[in-house]
Amino acid sequence: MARKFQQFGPIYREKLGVYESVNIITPRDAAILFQAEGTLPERFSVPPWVAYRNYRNKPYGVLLKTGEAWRSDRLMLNKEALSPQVVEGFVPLLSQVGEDFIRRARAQAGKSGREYWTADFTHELFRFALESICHVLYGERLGLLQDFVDPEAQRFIDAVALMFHTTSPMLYLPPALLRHLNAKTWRDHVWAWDAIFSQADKCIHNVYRDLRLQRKSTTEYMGILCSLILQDKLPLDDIKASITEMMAGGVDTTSMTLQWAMFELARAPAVQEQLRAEVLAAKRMGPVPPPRLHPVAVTLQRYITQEVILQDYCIPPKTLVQVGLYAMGRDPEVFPKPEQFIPQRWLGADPKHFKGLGFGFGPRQCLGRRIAELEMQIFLMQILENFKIETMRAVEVGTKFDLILIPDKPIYLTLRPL
Ligand code: HEM
Ligand code: 2DC
Repeated sequence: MARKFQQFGPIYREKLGVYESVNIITPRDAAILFQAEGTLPERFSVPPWVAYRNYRNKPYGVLLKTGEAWRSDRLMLNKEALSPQVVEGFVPLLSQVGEDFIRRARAQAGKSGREYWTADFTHELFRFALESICHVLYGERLGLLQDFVDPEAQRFIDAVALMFHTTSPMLYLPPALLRHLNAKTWRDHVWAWDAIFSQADKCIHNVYRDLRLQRKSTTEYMGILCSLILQDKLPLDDIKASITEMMAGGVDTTSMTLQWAMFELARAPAVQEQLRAEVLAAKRMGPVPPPRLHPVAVTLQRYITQEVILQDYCIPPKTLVQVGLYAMGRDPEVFPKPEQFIPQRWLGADPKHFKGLGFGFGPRQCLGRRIAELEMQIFLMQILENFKIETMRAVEVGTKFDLILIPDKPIYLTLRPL
């Protein structure tokens, strides 16, 4: 997309498979797009995900629901996952998981016989992320940061990665065609979603049983799932569908973003030092800057409901408009010296105006946003307090589209106890 914007300018139309879209890159156009959105925004709904649910007769959660059905679920979920009061309560849960990671990293550094830990942290961070989201959703620990990892939890992690990986080759095929396909990619995709749904179902069932047997202590926070069940305002099937999406959505997203963040901090020792000094002095950190160089989502998309004028083009209702998020993050017109990691660029008077879109925008923005931000902020603070992050500076790492954006080669990082 970055290349096409260079070739065609800040707006172009394209057809991928059976799907047509108008692609934009400037914060100004993004502002026009999102300011015109109504109360029921719709994004491109990923065809293989829809096809799987129809094939297995599984209910949609907020990710795939539309219209009023989406809105009523989403409003209930917002209260439990995005509202400031509830989010406060996540801090101790996420801190605990972070502390376990630190303990594990120290032990690994000790074990190596040297006094540091060098590794590709992908799988460690997947486990950290699943442990984190499950603590928040279910109020329970899985123990994924211990030496022995429950094979079922590991299977869940592998299934989410496979689900993303098998989505991209089928991304632009119509759902009706997909389910009649017997290709390996489709079979793997079905296997992956089956594993995701069955594991989430087990977790949900455990919580449900503990609640019924009054095994849950009602004095401390019991997790998002418990709150939803106790309120009794959403049918259990709808709760289950969205909790499953949150559990799956909580693994690769924050872990990859953290891996990139550590990589950038390792390559910019001065920034790392400044940030560490800030953390040590204040025992807190300003808000984490929005993912820009390394967004999870390559684009944001909306089906517009009214006519919109972008770059002097009149775009008719029902058009799919995509904001090239990755391309915007690396556009020198929007971010001077875009490739440079300068988190300070986010400080100052409203520099974010439709530029900090890593979690999307408006009523349809990321449901896990506050959980993800807190989880990443707490983790980075704990890491900076305890370790120096280093990497081999010469290694260039590119970005690969695997439905979400991920590093195109393994990133080796060193954690050196301070
Ligand atoms: C939607 C990014 C973590 C669950 C989205 C969207 C983006 C996004 C760009 C689309 C928003 C839009 O269309 O405006 C991210 C990033 C993450 C992250 C960058 C971490 C760095 C999470 C986590 C969860 C989650 C931890 C688990 C709770 C969801 C769900 C939706 C969503 C359920 C669909 C919401 C709806 O359609 O109503 N995310 N996400 N995400 N995300 Fe995240
Ligand atoms: C992929 O062209 C590329 O947060 C497509 O946690 C357009 C598109 C549509 C929806 C996007 C998707 C892209 C990337 C992954 C996203 C997804 C919406 C939510 C999802 C951004 C950009 C994600 C990763 C969720 C996933 C939850 C799921 C595992 C249940």
